[in-house]
Amino acid sequence: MERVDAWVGLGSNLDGPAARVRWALEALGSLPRTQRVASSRLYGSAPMGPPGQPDYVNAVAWLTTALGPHALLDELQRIENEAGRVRTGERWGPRTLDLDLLLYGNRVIRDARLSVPHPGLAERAFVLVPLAEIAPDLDVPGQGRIDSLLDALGERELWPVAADAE
Ligand code: ROI
Repeated sequence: MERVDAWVGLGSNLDGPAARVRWALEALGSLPRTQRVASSRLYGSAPMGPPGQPDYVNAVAWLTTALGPHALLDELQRIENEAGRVRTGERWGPRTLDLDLLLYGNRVIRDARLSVPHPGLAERAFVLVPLAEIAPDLDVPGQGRIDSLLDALGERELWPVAADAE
């Protein structure tokens, strides 16, 4: 089967978030029928959503995969579960590990399980900045080029995460 470029957003704000994101980057590299092409640096970010939760660590990974989008989503959810993710049901509450399928080739997918390109992508500095770091020439289907999206972005509450941070 043809290989497709896919981009995955990683986020964590509980229980050693930097270590969890690094672990998840490794796990993405071991997925079946999938290679990890590149991963961004780790970024600290202020929480979007309910206040009073810890800051996040975010990153983006670039994969090439022969998995279909839903099979890839299954694998992402398996990694989230392995990381001990508990779904509290609270909308936009804190999370041990969140893996979002941001882009799957140039496909536009809107069904009960998947919204690709990820609908919040253009407004989220913690997604756009690491994505632009590893894919500066990307064109987001229906939303435009990544550099234009970055130009339109307002405040960016992002900072580098130290290499030895947990
Ligand atoms: N806020 C930040 N900064 N980073 C995230 O990864 C993140 N993920 C989420 C919500 C709760 C929307 N807020 C976030 O799912």
